[in-house]
Amino acid sequence: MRPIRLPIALLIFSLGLAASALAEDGYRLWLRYEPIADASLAKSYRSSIGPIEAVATSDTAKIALAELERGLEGLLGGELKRTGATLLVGTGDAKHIAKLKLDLSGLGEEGYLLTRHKKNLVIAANTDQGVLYGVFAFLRQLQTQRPLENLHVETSPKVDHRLLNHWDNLTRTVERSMAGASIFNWFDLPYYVEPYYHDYARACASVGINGTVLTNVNSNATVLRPQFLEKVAALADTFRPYGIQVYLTARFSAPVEIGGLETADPLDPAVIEWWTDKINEIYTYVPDFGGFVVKANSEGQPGPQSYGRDHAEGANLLARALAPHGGFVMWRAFVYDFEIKEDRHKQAYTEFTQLDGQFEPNVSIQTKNGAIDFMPREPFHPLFGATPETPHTLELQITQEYMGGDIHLVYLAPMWEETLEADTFARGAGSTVAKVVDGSVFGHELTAIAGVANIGNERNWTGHPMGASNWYAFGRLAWDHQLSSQEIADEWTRMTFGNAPDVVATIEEMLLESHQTVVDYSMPLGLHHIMYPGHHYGPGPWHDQGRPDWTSTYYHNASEDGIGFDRTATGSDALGQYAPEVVEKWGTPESIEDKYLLWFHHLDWDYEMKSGKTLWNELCLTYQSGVDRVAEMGQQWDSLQGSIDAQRHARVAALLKRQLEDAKFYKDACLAYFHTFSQRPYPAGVNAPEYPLEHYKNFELYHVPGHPGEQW
Ligand code: BDP
Repeated sequence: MRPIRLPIALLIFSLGLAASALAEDGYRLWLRYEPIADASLAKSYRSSIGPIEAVATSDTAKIALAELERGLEGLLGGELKRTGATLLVGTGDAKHIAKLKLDLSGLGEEGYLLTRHKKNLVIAANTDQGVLYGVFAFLRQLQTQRPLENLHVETSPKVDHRLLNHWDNLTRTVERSMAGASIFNWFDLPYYVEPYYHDYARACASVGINGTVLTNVNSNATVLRPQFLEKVAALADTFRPYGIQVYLTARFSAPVEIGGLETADPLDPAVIEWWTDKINEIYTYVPDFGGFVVKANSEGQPGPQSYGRDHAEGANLLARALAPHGGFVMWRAFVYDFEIKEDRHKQAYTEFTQLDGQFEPNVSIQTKNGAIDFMPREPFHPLFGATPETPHTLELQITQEYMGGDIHLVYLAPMWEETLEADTFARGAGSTVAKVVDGSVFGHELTAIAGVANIGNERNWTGHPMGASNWYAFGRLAWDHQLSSQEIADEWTRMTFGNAPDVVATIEEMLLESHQTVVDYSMPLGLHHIMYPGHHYGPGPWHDQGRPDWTSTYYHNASEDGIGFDRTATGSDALGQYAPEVVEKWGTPESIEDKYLLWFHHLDWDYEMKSGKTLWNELCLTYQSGVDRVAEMGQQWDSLQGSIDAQRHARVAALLKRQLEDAKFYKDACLAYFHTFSQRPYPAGVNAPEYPLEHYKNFELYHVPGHPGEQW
């Protein structure tokens, strides 16, 4: 087929909403393609880019070409000058690319090459999917104003399956997310396919996300009914050209709930047959269905243990039926039981290490970054590095369940980076969580990473305008865990708010310090699980009712004697689940980093910290510094008034005011409570709580979005 030559500026891709007609409401995310303000840079880009030469037969290739045209039109405007240069776009087998004799052998199925060839620029890959990723990367170069003179980017993903997990219900409520209702308009499907699904898929593809789990981990079995499979198929058809595979959650009791069987015992022949038929049926609707995420025997969900079987027997049942179709199972390690008297931190490790070697090859254990539950900061989960025979899907939470929902500005990449870079020492030094997950430590082929989405049908997708940075960062890190959170913040800021130096510097600083800030005003020094019960928004360190592992007191153990959870050998010995090198580092309060101190150690209020201060004073000062930092963020943001659009500026400014109130409340509530035990004065520099403890305890926040227990 002969390549087509197209002048720029034709064919603005019409899917989705025409951006130019909209105010700056955040809908366009980081794909804004605003004109490059620097005239000389724009001129130099124009002269080096030239007209596009491309072959576009598949839907994916057409999308890639349309995106490129849309991007160049927006960034550079008008027709590009004919300076003799051409932008060559395509796969290695297309004639105009083949004749360049580029080496694309290292790129695999999804990788791409951006390079220069004589006067021309080249976007090349082995597949149209790779070309699409290459197009987004090329546009990113321009959006972030990088030079094209020595352009050479060669990259392929380190992890094969990069998925969003939507905790979305078929009723359109979303568990733990605050950005409106679910984007999946189930009732109108399959007849009406919302145009914005395309923009969701574009945004995902632009950062390399190639899978999406459409349903909540806690959902019932309804989505497996034919009536819903038709709808799933419509979504899958929409997302496919963007390289996004669709996955579902599988409710373990589905054979009983919708199959009319009396049991869901994974070894029962009728159950095996039911799942095999069901899975075969799914593939008639969605031929490239990705597979299942399963939450079993966890927080009341059904699972194999209800029938005296183990997690491997449960997972293998589904895995065997998926295998002929190429699908796989992400079986969640988020299991704990309050009937078991073992420290909750230890339970998943105890359970899954025993089963290592018993899973089918297409099973991956989906493991949260830490052993408790998406706390503002957790040490890495000891399971990474402890199952040489079984791969792990790293599960991160993009939605800020415990970090102020869509009200607080928290850029999560530094926290994810901390987990990814943590060393398990499983095969000696350098066996980082990232390398366990990308398969290189134990030689696993099946590699996956999942992020619990923060997306809803709010116009700007994520509620807080800065929340989109976490969607973006998740995708970028899933593609390449070697990228730094700073680099990612820089890209996102430039693409989202423009390249003005004061804007970039200010927002980047705010983003990069925001995670430590939220930790400081909510759960500093290794404190964890002291949030308000149920909706999880705000503090509740006094909470001591109901099952112990859902209280706060279980975790902080505050008393007149001190505070913290002794997880060393003298306590629960959860620390013993880590490699000896980690035990040595974290085993004493002197050697462990302060950020994990009270996670592993119970210490006297007067314990002398590395800073020379007492633990009580340090705790108070850390809470205070978190609050102070939010106040500073407010000032930093105010300084940008006029430098960025009024609409987004006003929204962030308003949210920062609330974040400051919330941060003070968190600090005051926690200090008022801990003070009842410490009985020590507040150190200089710390504002004592404004009200008595009862005020904070009696405060009730109504109708917090995303709370699954909400009654209407
Ligand atoms: C907890 C959430 C709960 C989820 C659970 C999970 O509070 O809503 O269902 O995690 O991951 O963080 O299954």
